[in-house]
Amino acid sequence: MHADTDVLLAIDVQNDFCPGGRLAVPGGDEVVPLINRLAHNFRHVVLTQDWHPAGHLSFASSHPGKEPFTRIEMPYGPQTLWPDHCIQSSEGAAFHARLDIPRAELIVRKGFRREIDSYSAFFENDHRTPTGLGGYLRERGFTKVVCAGLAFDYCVRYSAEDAKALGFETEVIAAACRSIDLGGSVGATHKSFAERGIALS
Ligand code: VGL
Ligand code: ZN
Repeated sequence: MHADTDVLLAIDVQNDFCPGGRLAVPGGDEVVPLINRLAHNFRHVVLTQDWHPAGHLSFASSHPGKEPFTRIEMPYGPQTLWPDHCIQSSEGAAFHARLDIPRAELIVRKGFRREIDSYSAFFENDHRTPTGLGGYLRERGFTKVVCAGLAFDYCVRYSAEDAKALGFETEVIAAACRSIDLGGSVGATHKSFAERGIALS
């Protein structure tokens, strides 16, 4: 059993990121039993949920003539355009039906502002607007954040980077993640974790 100061952050285990979903991550559903098992060894678990309004500006469909998986410049920097996904209250935004962590203490919803995407559970994609999770974890006295979920090279990556930057000991459980793998994003994630001292196991 993990220490009382450790928290498992289970990231975006939602239907739209699983096979059959609108932004399916290959093998995304395979993380479900692994994360369920992992959660049994943690006293504390926090879930995140990608939660976009219709017409979100990270959707290619909001930019006439633009295709999913291309990039545009937003006021806060480059933004990859995605298929419509995880629309608030849709079935695609729901957690995978077999995710079974009733003990989870907090659900952090992110990406709910139309004008800005939020990969990280801690900051939106401007890297400045906080979600509140950093303050919550600090106030609760957690010192270590263990990350797993979807997608390894997007929301898991940026959540882990921000957890580390905020001073939490940070670990990513690679076996309990799956990747989108776009334009070298998996390699970039490994490089970033090595540079920042984020443990990958
Ligand atoms: C994610 C792309 C867009 C993720 C969320 O959960 O990794 N990726 N929205
Ligand atoms: Zn999203």
